[in-house]
Amino acid sequence: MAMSVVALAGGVGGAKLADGLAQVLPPERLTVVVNTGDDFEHLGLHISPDLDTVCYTLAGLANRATGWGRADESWHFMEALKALGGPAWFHLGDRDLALHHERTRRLAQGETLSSVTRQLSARLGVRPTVLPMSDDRVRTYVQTDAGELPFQAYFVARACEPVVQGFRFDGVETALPAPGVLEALGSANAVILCPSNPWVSLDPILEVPGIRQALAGKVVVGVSAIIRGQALKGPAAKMARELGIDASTAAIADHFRGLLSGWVMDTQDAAEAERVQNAGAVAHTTDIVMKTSADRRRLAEEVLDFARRLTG
Ligand code: FO1
Repeated sequence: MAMSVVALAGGVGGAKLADGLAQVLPPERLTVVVNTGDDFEHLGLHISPDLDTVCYTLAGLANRATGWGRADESWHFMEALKALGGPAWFHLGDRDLALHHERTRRLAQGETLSSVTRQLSARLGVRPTVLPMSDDRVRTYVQTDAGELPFQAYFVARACEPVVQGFRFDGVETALPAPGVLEALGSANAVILCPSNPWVSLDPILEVPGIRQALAGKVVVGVSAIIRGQALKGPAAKMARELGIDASTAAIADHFRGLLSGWVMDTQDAAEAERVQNAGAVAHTTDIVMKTSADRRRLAEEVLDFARRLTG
């Protein structure tokens, strides 16, 4: 029988591995729990970038060039907004806008984010279960040399330029895991930490009270988002350096010390396997770059085989 798997994911890298897992697991065996610390209100709309990246990717609708937003997109709204002098720093495509609008409308009627996500992801054609980490409002703030910035102000408006000093997940202490999260973790044979940013994608999920605790005693396999000191995408390596941590796959494994059973890292980092073992995780080296859909599937198969071996 196929394993039951919960994948914890942020944006682009997490969505790619989730897509690989969706290619090899029956949909009822895969739950993807997604970071909502990046969510924000913009132009009167509730934007959930990571949920949307995961759903578009699983639906085969993602923009392959950016990783976020929709394929086959047009930008008439943004162009018109810019011409009017409106805020054009955060790019919302015409088709993508429909999703933000519909989510916002349903939330305003009192629906929860998990219920809206369930319905809209089904409409998009997503088959595995996609859950926000929480229905409650959690917002990531990045503490920098330019002051404390809301996540998208740091990430998009300031292009990750300010020097990072720390993070704050506003609201997380009182947030509850979304309905279904603890149940899925409880019945999972393995939990996969997708190759997402450890500080701003995975930590917010793990900080939701009850989620980290639900991983105790589980087979937890992390997949590195860093190869040879470089992030596959995004600011993880830059953040590590600014936080005074070496930007290595072993340092990221160490960040998750106490949580991991296994760590999947790139063959190019094989020399760090011993440090990973010292951080308490069994190391597995392979090619972790996912350029094609076939790469996603192969890596997912390998991660699941590894998890199965660790299950014993
Ligand atoms: N990222 C950018 O770098 N620039 C953008 O203009 C932008 C727009 C955007 C719109 C919808 C969406 O779902 C995601 C979008 N992202 C954009 C990505 C997003 O800010 C980040 O990928 C995540 O928050 C980090 O995982």
